[in-house]
Amino acid sequence: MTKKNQGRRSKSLPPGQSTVEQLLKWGRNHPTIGVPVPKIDLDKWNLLIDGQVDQQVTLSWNDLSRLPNIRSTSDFHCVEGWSVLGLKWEGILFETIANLAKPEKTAKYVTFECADGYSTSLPLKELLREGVLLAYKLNGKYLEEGTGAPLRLVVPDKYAYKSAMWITRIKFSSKKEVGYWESRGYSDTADVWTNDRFSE
Ligand SMILES: Nc1nc2c(c(=O)[nH]1)N[C@H]1C(S)=C(S)[C@@H](COP(=O)(O)O)O[C@H]1N2
Ligand SMILES: [Mo]
Repeated sequence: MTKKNQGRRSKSLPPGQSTVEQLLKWGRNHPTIGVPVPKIDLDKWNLLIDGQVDQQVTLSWNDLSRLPNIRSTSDFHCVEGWSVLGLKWEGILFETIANLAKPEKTAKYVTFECADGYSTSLPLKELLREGVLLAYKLNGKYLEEGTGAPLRLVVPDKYAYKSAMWITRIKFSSKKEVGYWESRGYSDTADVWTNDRFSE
């Protein structure tokens, strides 16, 4: 553990969290919803961006890898109480994807659908914050099957159930579609800094 990471630990751990060294604690490498890890063939994989947009877009893996990319280091907090600090993500800013599809003015929410049947949603304006990205690399390597390959969302200030893995569709809409864990008792706002874990 480097000095830099230790510094991040003492300064920036949200309430009720403790640190673990890496993702996949407990050797868990399956979706949290109890289905097998989706096996995705990159040649057949597509990302659909649709809903209330001016321009519906379908991106292949090749299209995606040509988009401007960014790197972002952030901490990852699961609602069950474990956090991994200083993860180095690389991918595409959510804003870059939004600009391709041009959401209509009425589009206030975004739903992420995933190859394992999972879904989650967020207000569009929260996805335009710093550090929110669609990641395809973690700590310098392409994502593995168990961490959401080929593409996952990363939303640093929200509990990790907002960080959808194995994304296949990004849908813009005027109405909120409540996600998988959010409809099973977990907070829809999911703010790690206010211990915002459960819905009221
Ligand atoms: N598609 C999909 N994304 C998901 C989940 C899931 O079951 N399916 N679980 C969420 C939860 S609760 C957590 S803690 C993280 C786990 O990410 P990791 O496996 O990389 O640690 O993914 C989130 N994204
Ligand atoms: Mo989680």
